[in-house]
Amino acid sequence: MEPGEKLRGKAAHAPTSHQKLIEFVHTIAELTQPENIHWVDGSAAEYTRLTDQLVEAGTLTRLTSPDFPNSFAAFSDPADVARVESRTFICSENERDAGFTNNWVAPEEMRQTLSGVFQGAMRGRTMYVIPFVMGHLEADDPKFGVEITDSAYVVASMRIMARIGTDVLRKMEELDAFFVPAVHSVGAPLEPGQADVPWPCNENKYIVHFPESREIWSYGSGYGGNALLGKKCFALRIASVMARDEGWLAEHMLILKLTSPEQKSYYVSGAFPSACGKTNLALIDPTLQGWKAETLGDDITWIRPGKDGEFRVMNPEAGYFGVAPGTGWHTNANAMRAIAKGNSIFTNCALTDDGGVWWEGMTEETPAHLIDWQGQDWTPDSPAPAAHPNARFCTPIDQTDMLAPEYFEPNGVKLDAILFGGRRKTTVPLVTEARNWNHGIFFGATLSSETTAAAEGQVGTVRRDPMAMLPFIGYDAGDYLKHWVEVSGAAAAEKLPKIFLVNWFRRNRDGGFAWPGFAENTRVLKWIVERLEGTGEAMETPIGHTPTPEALDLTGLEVTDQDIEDALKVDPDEWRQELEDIDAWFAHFGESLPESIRAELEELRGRLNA
Ligand code: GTP
Ligand code: SPV
Ligand code: MN
Repeated sequence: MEPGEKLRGKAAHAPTSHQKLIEFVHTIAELTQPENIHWVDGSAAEYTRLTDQLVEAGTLTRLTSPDFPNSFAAFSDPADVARVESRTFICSENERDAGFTNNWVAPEEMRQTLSGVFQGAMRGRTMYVIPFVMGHLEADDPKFGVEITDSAYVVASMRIMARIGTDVLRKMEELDAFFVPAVHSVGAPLEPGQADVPWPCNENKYIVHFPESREIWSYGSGYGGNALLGKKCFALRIASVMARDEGWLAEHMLILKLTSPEQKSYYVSGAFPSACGKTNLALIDPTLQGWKAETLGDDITWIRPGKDGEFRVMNPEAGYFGVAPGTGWHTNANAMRAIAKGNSIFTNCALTDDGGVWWEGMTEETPAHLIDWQGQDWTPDSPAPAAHPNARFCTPIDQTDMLAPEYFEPNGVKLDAILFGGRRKTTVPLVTEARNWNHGIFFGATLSSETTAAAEGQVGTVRRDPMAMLPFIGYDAGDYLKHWVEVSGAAAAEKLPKIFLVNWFRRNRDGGFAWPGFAENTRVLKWIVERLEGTGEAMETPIGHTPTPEALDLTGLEVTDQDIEDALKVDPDEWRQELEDIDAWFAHFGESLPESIRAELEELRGRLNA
């Protein structure tokens, strides 16, 4: 019997009546030639079977410490530790539609390349079929996907990060729903008798999106945003294109609910580039008496115009894929409490001698001995960190004590404020309020940050990162800004969220952080709420409204006046320098930069030179 025939037989036993899905599975099985096909039901029993297998294969290490119940550690290939932006492609029909921020290859050519690399790519492996939905099954317009993968680690992680399995499949059948087809292979077929490695992958990687046909093809990596295709590939790159066509926004944002001592609640979203503080702010423990924070999401936010002229926000994900280093009982106790409930997968963290995991910043005291993320003995004298800087915890969001009940609202909640933030040592003050909505879009369009370990490449160089979406905009960046301008037409002017630019990372004159950050960001949030309520004191500066030093509630905080001055300062010389950089940035857009955004730059120049 031909391998194809055997597989056709298996796929014919598909537990679904969704014809398009059956065809999709047939086609991919014929192309990739897996040993088996497994339709993922998403059950706990299945998760147990898969994680047992992964332990057997050496991909996962079962944690035996009671501090990490039902949890596992995974260690990737040392060359597969982050998103690979240089290998990420937007293959639109026209190169112009991918824009200057994306790598583009003609769809025809890319399809040919992909049929080459995917040919037989799953030989000797099981092909898993994961039906999933981003957002709620009960949403007005649920967004379905089906990820086909040959990685059980991906299946286990997707079960934490998204709603997957039989319920989703039934709903897809009921609606005969469109789904985003998403194909993933680690690119490591096994010949008969060939032993597997704990983390199969391929040095040749492709993370490919066809925006017009809404397809995703990912090859060669097992890591996070490269492989859990519901996350960055679907919920940002493909969804941003759907959102453009359908009149909404798919954004790289956290969502936080803040309740003031007067019991007034506000919903705030925040776009910060990768590894720049979204998860930390999303899980903040307020340091000011009477203030309450609850979270709705830490990474991805879908914003839709509501029926009453408001913007509504929801989190399409079901878990955290959070940066581990720096997450600790002193910086992010809410994350630690969620993690302590277990059911988590840790990737590239260090192992403790008592069968737990550890990473830099988890505890104040460093363990005397660890096994580092590369499997080597580690002591505090070891030169390199024990956990990889982009080590991650993958934890169900519903384990968060401070989860806002509104997380479960299928169609989201009204958005009151948007924060844009980056990691800048200089120039950008702690917080600045935009003069108006269009000026706020300018904040987003010119957002900049020093690069981090969340993506391959050098760390610490300043790059522009529009709306923290640079690696995630699925189409032309100028069209994306234009869409931001146009989508606001769907909201009532008085219901548009207020926009703020923040920077927790500015340095003081001695080179240290000027602002303590983390939980103390409460004080900035309080000022933001006061601005929403029309009470907070602000100074007008050329770049927008900043708090007077007295307007920030610093009760009980040990900071020097000098540091506060350094944190809040608007230095015209630094900003004139910044203008040059923004000029160079806008030059890349050419014709596609919206006029109203260009006009904001000229107004800023005018104010700085006045
Ligand atoms: P992605 O998941 O990659 O999108 O990252 P993220 O934006 O959720 O970043 P996260 O909250 O995980 O923070 C990344 C790093 O920034 C961690 O090492 C934190 O310790 C650090 N960080 C977060 N908030 C602050 C802050 O207010 N001040 C300072 N100095 N560092 C912070
Ligand atoms: C990011 O890099 O922005 C992340 C991690 O949130 S990943 O899932 O790898 O994209
Ligand atoms: Mn992210």
